[in-house]
Amino acid sequence: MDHAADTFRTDLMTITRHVLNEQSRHPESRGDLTILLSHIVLGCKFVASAVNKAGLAKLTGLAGETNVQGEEQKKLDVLSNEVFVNALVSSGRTCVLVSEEDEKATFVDPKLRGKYCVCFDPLDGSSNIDCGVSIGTIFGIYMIKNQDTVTLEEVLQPGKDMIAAGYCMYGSSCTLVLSTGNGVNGFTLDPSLGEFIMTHPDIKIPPKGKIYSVNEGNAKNWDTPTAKYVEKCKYPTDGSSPKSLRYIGSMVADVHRTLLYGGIFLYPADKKSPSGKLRVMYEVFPMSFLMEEAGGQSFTGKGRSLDLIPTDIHERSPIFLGSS
Ligand code: FDP
Repeated sequence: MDHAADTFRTDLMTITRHVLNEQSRHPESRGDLTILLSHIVLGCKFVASAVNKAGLAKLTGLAGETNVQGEEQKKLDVLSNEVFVNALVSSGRTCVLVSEEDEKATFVDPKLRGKYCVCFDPLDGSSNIDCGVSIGTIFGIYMIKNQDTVTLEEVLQPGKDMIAAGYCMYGSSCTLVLSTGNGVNGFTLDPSLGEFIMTHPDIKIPPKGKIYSVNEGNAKNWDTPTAKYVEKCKYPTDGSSPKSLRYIGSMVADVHRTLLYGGIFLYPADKKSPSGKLRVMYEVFPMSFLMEEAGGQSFTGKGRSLDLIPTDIHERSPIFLGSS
């Protein structure tokens, strides 16, 4: 990269500009998705700022605790949920919201409804919040046929029907990875501009990788094929080198590394959790959509992840995703 030239770059591909470019490829589009995405981007900026200030502002306390001013403090995941619900409803482009934080789907007030359903985990990797390790927001977007008559059944669509998905990682930098079904692009938040700038155009996962990523602490409960597969990563029988293990325990961070470096991320079923741990609608589907758009693959252990048809908004599934 020409760093000197880069320092003085004056023609920046912001996420807004990118989404508008994508929109212009569909002359019939009325810009609804562009508006919805701009509200999601705003939510990500808000949460990024809250995560950065978490230590300072003592936002990491338990929900319900009070601060020195006697005001109730909000836990970061509760706050993030509020931020996204408000951003999505106020966009006027959503009719149903499915959030990891809310037991039931939210049906938007008919006066504010639009044609999209958004499934999201406002702050994934919550066990990593208090020690400053990367966490993130994950989202998937569906189109609903009739916003006025939408039912829960209509929300339970297979992942392959999603029209866009992405995640935002709050780490050493804040990175938003997005696909609207035409490849995957990554944007990094420039805090001085307050804008996400394209830094990772057209991400393609390497077809092979040297890393496996799994919580090996669950190994005693794995089934035989999973145990055998992980054993082969460590003791290959084909003369290749053993793979390296990397596991952060934040899906966004583990999937982001897998997307950029290649390899495999798995959260299999085990005897204690026969359906695995990760949630279909706002973890498995958006990440599988991005993986496939980047040339990788994602399976449940029984079939293609995006072919699953959920029967419950908080359903879980095993997942194996990464290099083809
Ligand atoms: P967390 O429980 O910290 O919120 O589904 C949530 C998730 O994190 C994922 O982000 C992560 O990949 C996984 O759970 C980690 O689970 P283990 O702690 O069981 O490894």
